[in-house]
Amino acid sequence: MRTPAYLIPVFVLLAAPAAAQLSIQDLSTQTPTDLVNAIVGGGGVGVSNVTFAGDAVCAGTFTGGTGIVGFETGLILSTGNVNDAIGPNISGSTTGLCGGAGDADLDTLIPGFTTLDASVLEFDFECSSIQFITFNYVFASEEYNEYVNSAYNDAFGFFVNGVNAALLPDGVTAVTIDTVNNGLNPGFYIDNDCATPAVCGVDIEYDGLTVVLTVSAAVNPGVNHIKLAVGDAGDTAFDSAVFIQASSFVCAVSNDITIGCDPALNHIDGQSVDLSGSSFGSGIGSDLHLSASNGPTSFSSMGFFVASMDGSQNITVPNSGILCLGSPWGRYNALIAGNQSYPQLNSLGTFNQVTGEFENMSGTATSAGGLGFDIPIEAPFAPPGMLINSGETWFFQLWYRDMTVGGGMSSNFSNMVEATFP
Ligand SMILES: [Ca+2]
Ligand SMILES: [Ca+2]
Ligand SMILES: [Ca+2]
Ligand SMILES: [Ca+2]
Repeated sequence: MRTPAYLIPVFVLLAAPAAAQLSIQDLSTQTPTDLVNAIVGGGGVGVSNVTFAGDAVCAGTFTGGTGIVGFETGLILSTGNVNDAIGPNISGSTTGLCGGAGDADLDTLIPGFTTLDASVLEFDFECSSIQFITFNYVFASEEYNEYVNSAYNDAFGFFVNGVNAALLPDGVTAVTIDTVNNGLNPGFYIDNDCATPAVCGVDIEYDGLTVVLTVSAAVNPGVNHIKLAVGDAGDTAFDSAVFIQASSFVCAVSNDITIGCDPALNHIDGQSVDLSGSSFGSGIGSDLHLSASNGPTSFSSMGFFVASMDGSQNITVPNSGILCLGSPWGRYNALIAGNQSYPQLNSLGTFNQVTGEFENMSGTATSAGGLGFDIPIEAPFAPPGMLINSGETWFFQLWYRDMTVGGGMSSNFSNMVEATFP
């Protein structure tokens, strides 16, 4: 029996909810300062002297990036029209023009070649007595895969006080088409090339892109300068672009924030919750901001953060995830007896059922949209008011409500963040 045609769309909707698509606004409707404000996170980062060089269609902001570039919103700089980034991938050679001019700093990254069609956003910033800046990004290009190891090694760089900080986690290797591809550092690369073998599974025009990478760069007391730049190499054809995550540009207390116990167990929707740490830069209290993403979206899942000074456990509990914290561990949860008088200890929140981001409900999160939780200086143990002390190392996880395949209640944990407090 043939399936009646009118039933097919209903079935498709039930089987796979329509995926979000990229939505892009270029500089025809906003200013370069709007782009900078999009990536700068809460408190502590003072921004000034914003400049942009390039064509207005070659820079902008985007939404809908979850499941595509790996974060929901942010800015995009391209060597072609940013609106052409929207998937699906229908060409191996999408090309746009950005005014032609190259960038001398980008030229230094590809000795023997010069850049063209550069898109360059610059600004000054200050990090009140804090020594590191961090942010998250993805690099993508049409030069993949056919022009790997050729004269068309499109260049991008994030120059912090003149030094490129767009490096692989080894701290040495610059991220380029020639250094991140199917042959070299493939763990950081996502092949999206529709040529043989056809693998173009990402809803974006670029034929290849990196996984989400993190910049961590030392900065000076007082005013610092950053240049975010991407340019074509060899000719003006085949676009390349960089995406920078919204609110991820933050001052860090130190580079002593590390991830452990990773990845966590998958939840009912097939993903593991990613916990990450950054500073919110106020210089008051413990100064650590935690955010969690990739949470369940098929039901309303609540959770709260837990903490311990022991991160050496790794116990898998059936239907309850992996507990990485050792005893004693405490909950940032207002329902705990004695915590009611200390609202800053309440991290209760829910996962947004569209974005999968964890949203704090008690209003103590500083980042845009109330995402995540600012760890207070008070430790989550009885009696409340015990302090996290300078120089101590603490470990954090997110506990959250999960479901079993049969529909029963269960729970789960994120991976673990380890932080040493200044
Ligand atoms: Ca393409
Ligand atoms: Ca290509
Ligand atoms: Ca171009
Ligand atoms: Ca190019």
